[in-house]
Amino acid sequence: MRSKLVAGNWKMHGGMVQNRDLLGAIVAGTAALHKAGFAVCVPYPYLYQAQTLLRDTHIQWGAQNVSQHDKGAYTGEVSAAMLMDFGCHYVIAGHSERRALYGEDSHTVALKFKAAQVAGLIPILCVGETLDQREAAITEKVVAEQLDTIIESVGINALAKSVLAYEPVWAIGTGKTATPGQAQEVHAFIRDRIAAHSPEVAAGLKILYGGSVKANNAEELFAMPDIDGGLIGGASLVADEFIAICRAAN
Ligand code: G2H
Repeated sequence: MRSKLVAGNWKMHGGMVQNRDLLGAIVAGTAALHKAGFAVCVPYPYLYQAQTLLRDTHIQWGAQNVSQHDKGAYTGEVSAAMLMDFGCHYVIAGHSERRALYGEDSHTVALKFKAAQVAGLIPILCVGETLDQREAAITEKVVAEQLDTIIESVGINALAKSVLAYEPVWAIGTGKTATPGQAQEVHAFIRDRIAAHSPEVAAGLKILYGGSVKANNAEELFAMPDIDGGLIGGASLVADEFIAICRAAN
C-alpha cells in the first residue's frame, strides 16, 4: 500500500518573514497527521531557512531545480551536492515551467534526474501535456515520450527511487483542475506503462497530481486509486489551504 505525499512547490515566491510564519503554521497544523508525508520545495535562497526551521520536524524540504553538472563554470547553477549540504530530501525535475520557459527537454531532465539521485536526492519528475496536445488527443503520446526518455536513460530501478507528478500544463495556475476522472485516467496510463517494465516498481511508485489543487478539490482527487498525493503550487503558499490539503491526503 502506497502512502500519500503532499509537496508544496513555492515557485518564485516567499520572503524571510512570511516563510517563517508559513512554515511554523504548517508544522503546527500537520503535527497530528501521521499517515501521509509532507514536504515543501522552496527557492534556493530559503533552503537554509527551511533547514533551520524544519530539521527537527516531520516536514521535509527540497528545491525546485538542480544542475545536471557536478561542478564547474556554470554561472548561476546549483549542484545536487549543494542541495544535500542544506539537507534537501527532494528536488523537482522537469517541471513544465522549466521545460517551456528555460528550454529543458526530456534529455536534459534525465541528466538532472540522474545528478539528483547520484547525490542522494529524490527527484520529483513532472510530466504532462499542454492544452493543444490534449485537444489533439495526444496526451498519452506526450506523457509516454517524457516518461520513456527517463526510463531509457536511468533505468527502471532508478525510477523506483523517485516520485512522479502528472501535471497537465493547462491546469497549472489556471484554476482549471483536471477532474478526478481525467487525472486518474492519465495516472493509470503512467502506472501501466511502468508496469510493462516492472509490475513491482509500478505498484510502489508514488504518482502525484499537480495543477490547481486546492482544499476544496484535494479530497476527491486523492481518493482516486492511482493518485498518491499532490504537488501543490499556489495553494502551498497559504497555510490554511495547504494544511487542509495535507489533511485530505492523510
Ligand atoms: C503545478 C502546480 C505546482 P498550481 O505547477 O507544481 O501549481 O497548484 O499553482 O497549479
